Amino acid sequence: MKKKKAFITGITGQDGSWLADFLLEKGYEVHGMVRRSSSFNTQRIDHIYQDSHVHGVRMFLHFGDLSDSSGLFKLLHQIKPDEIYNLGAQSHVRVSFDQPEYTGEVTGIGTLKLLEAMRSACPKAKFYQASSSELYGGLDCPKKGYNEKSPFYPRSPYGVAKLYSFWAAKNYREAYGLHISNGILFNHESERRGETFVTRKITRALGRIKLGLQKELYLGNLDAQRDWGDAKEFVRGMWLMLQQKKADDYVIATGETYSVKDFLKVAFDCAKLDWKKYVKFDARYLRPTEVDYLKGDSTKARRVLGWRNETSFEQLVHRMVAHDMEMAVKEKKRDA
Ligand code: NAP
Ligand code: G4F
Repeated sequence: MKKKKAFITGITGQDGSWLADFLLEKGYEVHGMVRRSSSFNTQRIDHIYQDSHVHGVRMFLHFGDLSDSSGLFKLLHQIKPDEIYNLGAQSHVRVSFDQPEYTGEVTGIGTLKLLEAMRSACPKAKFYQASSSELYGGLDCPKKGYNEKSPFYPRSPYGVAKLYSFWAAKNYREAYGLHISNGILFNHESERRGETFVTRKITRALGRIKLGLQKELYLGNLDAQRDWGDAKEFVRGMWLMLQQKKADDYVIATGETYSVKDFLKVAFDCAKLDWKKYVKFDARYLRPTEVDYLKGDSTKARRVLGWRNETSFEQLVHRMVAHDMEMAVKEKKRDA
């Protein structure tokens, strides 16, 4: 049987790297778009080349950018993928307040550019749009959590850009009959999470504090609550959406919510340290408008897709702490 081809924007990010692992394991030929950078930005996928004796090299990287529509057209005409995963974005909520226009261009209009390229080059492909729980936040959360029918009310330029992408994806599905699905994913973390997102910022700092490489950790709002899941499990949800006959929109979430303080407690307990002695407040990490509480209701994804999450909040925190303890040990050895 002919190998399926997947095209991933954002392959160098947390989710893109897990998704590439997942699709290669399933026998796909994976094409990833990477941004040209003055220093290496492929650390999260380098292991795929190192393991190529296992799979053979079935991953191909192409330079490109979501702001460059002619490049997107060329790539999709050349690759003709069966599945497209649009994970590329300026994905940091706090940064989106500093760079609202850039975030709008990449995280919002970038999706439109990719949809247009797909419509021209490979209209039979299936398209996954990385929508976000940041579409919600400004209205009271229903008791069971936000679901696909909950009204949107974004609270940041990032959320506003993702809202544009959500509707562009839905409109292209309805207007042109294309197979396009929105995954409304709640926060998901892992040892590959970017180090400026709060969970990884905490586990990285904890490792360094434990080994005496760092004294304090500066954070913003500790009362914010998030529905934190395991990124490795969430990418399976993306793939499942594209295996359905009919495209649709799905919430992917654990249905459990914890505060930043809860995360600190579980993480610092692993290292037998009291977080209150190390964590300091820095107003720079506050947002002009905050999403205080997020909980997702993924009943539909569980029923239609058969998607499940298995990793508990504690297991996820422990895994990230264990990984970052090892990183700190290596760092200390390097500096010795
Ligand atoms: P991430 O680690 O920040 O990765 C973002 C990816 O987008 C990186 O590969 C980045 O490339 C790429 N990118 C940035 N600007 C780009 C541009 N102009 N053109 C093309 N690519 C560009 O994000 P993530 O956590 O993996 O999230 C994946 C997607 O899901 C994002 O769209 C995010 O907004 C969305 N999402 C994430 C979560 C979550 O909790 N993780 C939840 C809901 C939705 P570089 O490596 O070169 O920077
Ligand atoms: O880790 P965060 O930056 O993630 P946030 O804002 O929830 O966004 C992430 O999840 C979204 C899904 O809901 C994605 F769409 C988005 O791309 C991204 O992946 O912040 C989590 C919470 C916030 O309430 C923030 O105010 O932690 C609080 N926080 C407290 N101190 C901090 C810090 N956040 C960061 N990044 N850094 C701090 O020092």
